[in-house]
Amino acid sequence: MPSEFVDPDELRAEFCSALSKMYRSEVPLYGDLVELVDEINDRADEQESWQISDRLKVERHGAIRLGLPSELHTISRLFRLMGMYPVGYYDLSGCGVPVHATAFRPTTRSSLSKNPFRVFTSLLRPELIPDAKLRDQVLSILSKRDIFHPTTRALISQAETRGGLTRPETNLLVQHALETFKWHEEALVPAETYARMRAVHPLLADIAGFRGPHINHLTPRVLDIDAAQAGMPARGICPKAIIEGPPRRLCPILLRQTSFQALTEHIRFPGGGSEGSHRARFGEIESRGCALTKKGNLICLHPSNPLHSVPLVANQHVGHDLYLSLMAESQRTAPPNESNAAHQTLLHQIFTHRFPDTWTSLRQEGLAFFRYTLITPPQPLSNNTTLDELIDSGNIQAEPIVYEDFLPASAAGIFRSNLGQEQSEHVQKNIEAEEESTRKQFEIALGRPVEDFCDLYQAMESDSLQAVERTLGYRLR
Ligand code: OOG
Ligand code: NI
Repeated sequence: MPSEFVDPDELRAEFCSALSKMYRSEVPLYGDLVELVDEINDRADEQESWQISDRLKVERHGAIRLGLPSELHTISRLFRLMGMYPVGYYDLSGCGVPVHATAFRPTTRSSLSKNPFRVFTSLLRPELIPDAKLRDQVLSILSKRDIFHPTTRALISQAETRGGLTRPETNLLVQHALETFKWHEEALVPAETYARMRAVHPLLADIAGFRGPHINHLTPRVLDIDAAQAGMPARGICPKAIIEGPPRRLCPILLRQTSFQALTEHIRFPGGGSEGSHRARFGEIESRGCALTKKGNLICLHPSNPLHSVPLVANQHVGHDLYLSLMAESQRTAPPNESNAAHQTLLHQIFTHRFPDTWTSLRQEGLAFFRYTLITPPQPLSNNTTLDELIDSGNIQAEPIVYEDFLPASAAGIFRSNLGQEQSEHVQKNIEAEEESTRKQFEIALGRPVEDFCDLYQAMESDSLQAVERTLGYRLR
């Protein structure tokens, strides 16, 4: 890339920082969460090195909800300029949320280490709204709005033709792209239309009721989420009842999340006079562990059938499946409305003897992904020393690979708790056989296939091992 163009990693970092600044001014409680997280992270000195890095200070994920495939297409082009690509396909319809989604994020180790900004981006599936009249109305409203500033559109096309953006163009893009993510106090539709949409599903009102897909949360990453959950009330922040995801572990896995409930915000309807309130924007904190192995795609956990076909025993390449099966077991056992403490105790009991909790066993049983680095070649070099022996002797370091993605069951839980509606009977369910075709439609809108995150972790692990093998001069597998 010619040097006159700004690096996509730099553009992403600048955009993430500008968005964070904007959201802090829109939702001051987000600023309080960031302060709490920074305080905990500064104290977390006994953490292992794979968790602590420069990226932690700037690490955020956000979420937006889009209405039309054409909006997804343009967002995909915009994020691409920032070095963010669609990874993972999340179908949330089985959980009563009429959307499917992906996460735009950087995919290489070097880009992730500079700034791992990700955006969980969902797209409405109007075909799951059985009220045909309302569906047509929603589509007509959506087709008349443009969520992108003309300058954003022009700069995207220009960058694609010329291969990048100059410094002044980059500044202009950051400024105008922010417009798409900002909050509008004035709704796009009259009060009656808003009320009709909300009665069928609050998500409809949130997506089609406004001029743009306001960012609905920005999430900093914390090293000790139990401390964050406990520290929220002292700052006047009321956390959700339960930390989503796996229990606390010596070797943290996947993703744990907690949040505060969406704020009730004042809105105005066009034409003046009538006013109302809307709940969409909330605060969330996440804690990331290591990526677990799994072949195939993630499926959404249906609340009444959480198990699907997940196997119950640990064998090669099923770390993620083993996680899902243990979580399903906890759902079957858990009494409703339990406290976080009771929930965590139950998870702890279920996981303790069934999910290995040392890096060695996670690695040897093929449950998690690792990055291998040659610290120093063994002396004398013999080509029958095994990988395990070289790790034991300290010649090779095996470092867990951070899970950079999302968990559909946790995401659906977050959607539901913030939309203030348990499960909408108005929403049709996707049947499993349809998933392939809905995914295809989603990818057509994106203009590219979504990447499989397991493949990305696998490639990172294999590349690191290959580099070690090249230096040693023999194969370790
Ligand atoms: C997205 C919810 C998903 C997460 O952290 O799992 C999400 C939304 O509410 O739009 O952000
Ligand atoms: Ni989130």
